[in-house]
Amino acid sequence: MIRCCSTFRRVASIRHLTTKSEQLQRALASRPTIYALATPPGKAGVAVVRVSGPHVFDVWKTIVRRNGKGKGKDIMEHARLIRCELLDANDGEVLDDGMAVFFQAPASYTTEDTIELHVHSSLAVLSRLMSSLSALPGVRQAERGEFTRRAFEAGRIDLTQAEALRDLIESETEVQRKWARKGVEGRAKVRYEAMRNDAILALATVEALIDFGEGEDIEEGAWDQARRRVSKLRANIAHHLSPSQRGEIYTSGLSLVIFGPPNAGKSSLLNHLAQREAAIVTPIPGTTRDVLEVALDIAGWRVKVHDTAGLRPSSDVVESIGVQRAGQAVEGADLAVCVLSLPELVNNGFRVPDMIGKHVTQETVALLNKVDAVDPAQLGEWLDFARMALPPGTPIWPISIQRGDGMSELSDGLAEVIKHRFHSEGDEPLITHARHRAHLEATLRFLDAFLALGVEDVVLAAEELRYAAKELSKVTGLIDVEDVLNAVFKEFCIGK
Ligand SMILES: Nc1nc2c(ncn2[C@@H]2O[C@H](COP(=O)(O)OP(=O)(O)OP(=O)(O)O)[C@@H](O)[C@H]2O)c(=O)[nH]1
Ligand SMILES: [Mg+2]
Repeated sequence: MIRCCSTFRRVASIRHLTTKSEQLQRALASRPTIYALATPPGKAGVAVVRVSGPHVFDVWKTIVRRNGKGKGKDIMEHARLIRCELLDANDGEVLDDGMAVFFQAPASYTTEDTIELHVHSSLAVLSRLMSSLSALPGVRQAERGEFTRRAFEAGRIDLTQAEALRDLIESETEVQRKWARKGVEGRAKVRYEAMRNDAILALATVEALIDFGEGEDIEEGAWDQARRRVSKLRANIAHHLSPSQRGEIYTSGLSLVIFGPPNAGKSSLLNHLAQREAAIVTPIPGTTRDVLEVALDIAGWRVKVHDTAGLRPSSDVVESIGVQRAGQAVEGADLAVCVLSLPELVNNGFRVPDMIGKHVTQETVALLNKVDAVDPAQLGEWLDFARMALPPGTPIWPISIQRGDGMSELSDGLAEVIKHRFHSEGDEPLITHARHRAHLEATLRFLDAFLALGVEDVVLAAEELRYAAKELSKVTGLIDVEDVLNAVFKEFCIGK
C-alpha cells in the first residue's frame, strides 16, 4: 500500500494550488456594483434592469419607492416582487412605475445582493433609469457577461455551465435548448472533474515515488498502477475526441451540404428548404459560384444548409475557385446531399462524372431531380438505371422540385435521416465546444508524453501529468487562466 497519509497530503496540496485564494474572495467583496438591461433594447411592455453588488441596498433605498410608502421605507424581502415607483437618483422625480425584486446574497444569480427593476421598455424610460443608476456612487454599467463572470468567480457555476448558459440564450431549436440545459445542470462539469481527479490521483502516486522510491515505503507496482490509471484516462479522452462523439453539432448545429453537377437544381432545393429565394436560380449552368449558407430548423436541429457551385472542370478562374470550395464543403459536411438531374443522367447514359461520384457514399442522400421532365412511362426503368450508377445502399429519392413530386416525403425523410444518424442514446458526447476539444487534445499530448517515459524519468513524468491536470482544469476554469476566461465571457451579451 502507498502510505495513505502521503498520498492524501499530496492530493490535498495539489488541490489547494488549484482552488481560488482567499485574497480573491476579499477582492470580490469590495468591487463595484454593476447594472445592465437584461432584456433586448427597444419598445416593449416590460424591460428588466438588473443590479448586482455590494451597493444594492443603497440603490434600492434611493430609487425604489414602494406604492403607498416612503422612499426605500419597506423591508427588502428576498425574492418578493413588489409594485413600486422608480425615482431618478439625481432629482427624486418619478421616472416610471413598475416592479422591483430583491435577491439576498448568496441566493442570487451572481451570489451577490441583486435587484431587478421592471419598467416600461421605452428609450426614454431606460436612458433616464440608466443615467440615474450611473450617478450613484460605486455603481457602473456592466461589461459583457459580467453577471455570469461574477457567478463563475464565486464558484456558483463553472466555465462549462457559463458556456451552456450562453448556448441556452442563443438556442434557436429544440435540440440546442435540450443540450444547453444539460450543460447548465452541470453534467459536463461533473465528467471533466472526474477526469481531472484521475490525473491528480496518478500524479499523487508518481510524486510519492519521487519522495520515497519504490520498494522502500511504497508498495511495489506503484509506477504500474499510475500508468494503468493514465492509460485508462487516455482511452477515455481519446474516445471523446473521436469523430463519432462530436457534441458540437448539438450546440452549434450540423452542416448539410448540397452538391452535384451544374444546373441539377441545387439552389432550387436550398430555396425550397429555406422557403424563400435565398439563392439565384437560372437555367444557365454555373449560376452559383460561391458557398451560400442558410441556417434552418430541421426536426428540432439547427442545420446549416450550404448551396455550392456545380462540380465540373472549368477554365474560368472564378468558377474553378467555386468548384474547389464546393469540394471542400462536401468533405467537411456532416450530411451530404447530392442533387442529380434525371433527364441529364438519361442523356449521358447514366454516367455520374468522377468529380461527383467520388463524393457519393452510402452516407450520401442522393436526389434524382426533374422527374417531371422525363417520359412517365419510362420513369421506373430509368430510376433503376440511375440506382445502378450509384454505390449500392445509397439512399435515393426521385423528386421534382418544380412540380413538387416527392418533396414532402423528402422533408420528412431528411428529418428522419438526421434524427437517426445524429441522435445519441446513452453514451452522451461530452465535447460541445471547440475550446473543450483543444484542451482535451492538449491533455492527450501530455498523457502520451507521460506514457512514453520510464520509471527512471519519474520527475519528468510527474511534470507531464501536472500539465495534463492543468489542461483539464482549464476546461472547467478551476484554474483561473485569464485569456481562457476572457475568451468565454466576451461572447456574452451585456446584462448576462
Ligand atoms: N423541369 C425542372 N426544372 C427544374 C427543377 N428544379 C430546378 N429546375 C430548373 O433547373 C434550372 C437550374 O436550377 P438551379 O437550382 O439553378 O440549379 P443548380 O444546380 O443550382 O445550378 P448551378 O448553380 O448552375 O450549379 C433552373 O432553370 C430551374 O428552374 C425541376 O424539378 N424540374
Ligand atoms: Mg445553383
